[in-house]
Amino acid sequence: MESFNPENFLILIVDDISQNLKVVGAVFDQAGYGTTFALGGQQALDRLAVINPDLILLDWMMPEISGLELCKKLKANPCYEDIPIIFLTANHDTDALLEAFKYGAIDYVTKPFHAPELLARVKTHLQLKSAQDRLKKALADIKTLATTDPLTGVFNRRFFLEFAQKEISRVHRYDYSLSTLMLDVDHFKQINDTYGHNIGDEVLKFLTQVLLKIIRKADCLARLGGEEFAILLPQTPLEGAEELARRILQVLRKSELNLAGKIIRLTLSIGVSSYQVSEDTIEESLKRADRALFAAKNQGRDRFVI
Ligand code: GH3
Ligand code: MG
Ligand code: MG
Ligand code: MG
Repeated sequence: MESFNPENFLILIVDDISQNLKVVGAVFDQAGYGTTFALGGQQALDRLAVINPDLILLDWMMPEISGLELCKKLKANPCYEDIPIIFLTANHDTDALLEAFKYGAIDYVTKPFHAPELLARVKTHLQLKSAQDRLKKALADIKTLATTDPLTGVFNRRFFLEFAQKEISRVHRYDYSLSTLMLDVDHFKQINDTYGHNIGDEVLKFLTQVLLKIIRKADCLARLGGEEFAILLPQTPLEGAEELARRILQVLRKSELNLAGKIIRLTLSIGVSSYQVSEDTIEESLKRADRALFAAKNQGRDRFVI
């Protein structure tokens, strides 16, 4: 396990009696933790709006909002649900304390407490929480790596195909329309040859930003590979897809990219298709967009074809 430094952790201590806050606070101060206090449940909620503690030590019996009520509230709120809660309580009624576990507390310590035991429990739970956080972060990173294109940050081919497959089932269930644009930069090889591969990369990033500004939130932009992109348009009929293709071409014609003192212009060829419920698989629909893209190239580029 990673080395443990209490200074890196902030403990929120909640109690309705200020003397209790002092006593418990002193234990954690001496052990080197950061501490912060709330005199009762309402103050705890107020504190939580401005601080982000790593663990909460919660008194059971408090007027106004009881410890259990506060625990319920926090565990039901996505902003706070991950903060470990340990009850510090004079209550020895185990049945009642079991309620606390039901609402998401991780432990309890009875008063009068034995300081070394309280510290040991808090340390163990903080270590477990850190390990859990690291694991969550690692999983999120893996997911990002698996679904996004590292150069542009948009989705990759794998994600695009999965997304398309899911959209297809919605099309069948709800009778939605679904369209696809396939986009390929015109004469991209020339851009690379003239300005170098690094500038070529910048051009792809620039293009991505331009596209992201034009499309809707529900649309899925992916880099399929090289200088080829695709956009899946949920709930969009063919006319809507044509409209978008037209806009993209217009915006690009008006944009110029100033890189390393050079003004670079780029155009796209776009193939447009709409999913036809009666006859298509998603592969066929994408293939039609691909053939349309090929036709746009043959007809002279900087255009879209259906
Ligand atoms: P067309 O108008 O027919 O599409 O011509 P094109 O030059 O765009 O097409 P071609 O397929 O001949 O060339 C694509 C070029 O894209 C070749 C390849 O080296 C380059 N390329 C592929 N991936 C990347 C990349 O990640 N970065 C850069 N800078 N270039 C790339
Ligand atoms: Mg109390
Ligand atoms: Mg190209
Ligand atoms: Mg290409």
